[in-house]
Amino acid sequence: MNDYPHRRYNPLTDSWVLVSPHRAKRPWQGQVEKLPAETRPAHDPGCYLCAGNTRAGGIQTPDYQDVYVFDNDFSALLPEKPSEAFESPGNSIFFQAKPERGLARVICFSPRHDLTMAEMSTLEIRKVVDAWVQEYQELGAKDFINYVQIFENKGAIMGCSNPHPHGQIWAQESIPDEPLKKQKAQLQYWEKHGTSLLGDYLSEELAKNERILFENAGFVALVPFWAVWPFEAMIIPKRAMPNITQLSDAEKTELADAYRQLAAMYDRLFQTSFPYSSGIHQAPTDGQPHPEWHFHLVFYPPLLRSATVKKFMVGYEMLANPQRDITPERAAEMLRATT
Ligand code: H2U
Repeated sequence: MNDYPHRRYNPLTDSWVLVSPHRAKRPWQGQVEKLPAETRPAHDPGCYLCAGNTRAGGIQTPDYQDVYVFDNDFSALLPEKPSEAFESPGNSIFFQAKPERGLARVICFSPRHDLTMAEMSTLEIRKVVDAWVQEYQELGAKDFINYVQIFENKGAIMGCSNPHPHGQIWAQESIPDEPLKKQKAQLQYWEKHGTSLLGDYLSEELAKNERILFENAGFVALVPFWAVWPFEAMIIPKRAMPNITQLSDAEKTELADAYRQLAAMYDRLFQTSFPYSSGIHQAPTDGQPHPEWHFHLVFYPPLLRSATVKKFMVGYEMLANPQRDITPERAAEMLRATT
């Protein structure tokens, strides 16, 4: 399996990835990314997320001390119902559309413009975890919010508009496609086995110990068997919990520790502030208990072989299905070797 092309199955999303380990050494003469500027000030007067500065629409960001959450000034979703009857273009199955209500928030992880999660302390990230829990609870309690997506988009290469450490929360009426796929798979598994899909997967991964990056008392970080992105990783709680509100006090700190450790591991890999999109997949907030859900974090970093060469999800990936060269086992080995 280390040398021969093969397909791997992702039981969480019911999808496949093509692995081509023999191609890992192919030469690269394509696009090389520019490295972002190395040093940033602790406070940037031109940054809309720094304390005391003015945001779009003239709103002043307060002089916050640790974590600061605000409603996105350019929210992709709106809480109000459409004022006029929503016109779906006819009864045809080819032209289906429906209004979608929701809210979007921005979460500043720290007032320090020059830090990232990799450089923040566990105690500082713990405050971010507390804010995530509060937001999930508060947004999820609204009758028109059935799903809360918490995420971080880090690095210009990921389309992030500002290097200030921050994340986003989009909360909406419908369950979006990715979590919906995971919901279906976990429910099917729960109904068949009476146990958590990810809990059982985690036990087997721990026994094999091939793709584990590290663990602490409450969490395991690993490169999943079905990873698509070269250095894709997951942080999975050892205890199956549908959502982050079920975390104990100790587990909240352990989650902060795991996030920091993984982000720092990434930074060491190519000696760069490692870009990624990460986020929490957890149970919908539709009032159901969702015992099938085992919440977890996913990290999708684009870099492939250095700080400047990224993986392009194009061509075959767009037309057929995702493909990777370096195996998940090798990626885990490289990440572990940074410690
Ligand atoms: P990204 O860097 O991941 O794009 O997130 C920044 C968010 O901040 C983005 O969604 C919002 C943008 O809409 N924003 C404000 O809410 N107010 C501003 O003054 C600028 C940007």
